[in-house]
Amino acid sequence: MKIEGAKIGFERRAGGGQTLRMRNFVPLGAALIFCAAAFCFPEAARAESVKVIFDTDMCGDCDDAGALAVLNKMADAGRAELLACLANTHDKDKAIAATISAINTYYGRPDVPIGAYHGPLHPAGGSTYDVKVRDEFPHSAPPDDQTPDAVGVYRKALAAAPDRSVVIVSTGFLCNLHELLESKADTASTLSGWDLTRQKVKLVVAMGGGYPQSAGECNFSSADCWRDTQFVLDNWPTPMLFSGFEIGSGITTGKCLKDAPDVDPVKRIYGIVTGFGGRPSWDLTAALAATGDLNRYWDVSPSGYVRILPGGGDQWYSAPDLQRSYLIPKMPPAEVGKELDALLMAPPKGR
Ligand SMILES: [Ca+2]
Repeated sequence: MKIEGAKIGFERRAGGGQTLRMRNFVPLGAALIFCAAAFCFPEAARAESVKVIFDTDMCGDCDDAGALAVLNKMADAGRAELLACLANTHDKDKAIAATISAINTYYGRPDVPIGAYHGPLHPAGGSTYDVKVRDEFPHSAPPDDQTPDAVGVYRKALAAAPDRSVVIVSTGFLCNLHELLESKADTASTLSGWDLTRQKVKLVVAMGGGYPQSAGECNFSSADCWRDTQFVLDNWPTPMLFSGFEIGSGITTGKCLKDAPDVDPVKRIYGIVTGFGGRPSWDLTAALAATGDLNRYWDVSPSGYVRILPGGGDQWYSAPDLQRSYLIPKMPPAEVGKELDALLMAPPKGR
């Protein structure tokens, strides 16, 4: 099954012969009707355990570490099951997998499969914390270039999961998701990437973009990966929910980690990046929306779609029946922050 490349326009050809038709084009600023009810993502707010795959650029900011802490605490509470963690960028020291492993090991989950991005995008940048975490905390991951390829880990985890059961939490670039969609049958599954995704993934919750518009948000609009973003946004066959830059920007968390135990690698990361001065909760909001009581925290927009603009901006357009929505503030940000801080500070189960 072939997936045609995405093109800017108002009709998208998706795999399997399905077409996403961008009908009822709505100009900027017109007819964005925010509904009070999360009408199309009730599954994200359910109380039972959510099967989660975490896709992260854990080497720059500290909020990826905070997001993984939230997911582990939700797993401790029986609200999430962490199926796999994937890196979606390069680190010149090849220590993203080790950092992910150190956090999962601290939380008692050393065996969660980890994959690394082996693709051509994103020149290897440095991290202020990955090497320190790798060298100071217990972990079981090899260097990133010896870690299994992210797409293979994705396919294996999806193939083993029940149909329409998996929620992907994306807190970085969408290059892994692009490669997953275009992946071929392998030993894990005879299905193409597009068919495997359609069969297994219930929802993607992605931190990315700004709503209804932004001048450019890193995850979605970076110069070397905006085409991956547009391809995934246009062709992903199941619902996607976006936590925009504005959602996490208003929620400061992490100051409290100053008082966390020194064996907590998330404390170490926040200390290095912020000096415990607090940091916006961009990635933590995606983790919370995927595994927490979504409707307590946020409303969800009506359906629409995102265009990545030349020069780096992004723009939301309302349109019916497209399985894409974004979070709208509901609970006061300070209150959301208190709940996130409580999750960051809660000791791992059994410690
Ligand atoms: Ca991130």
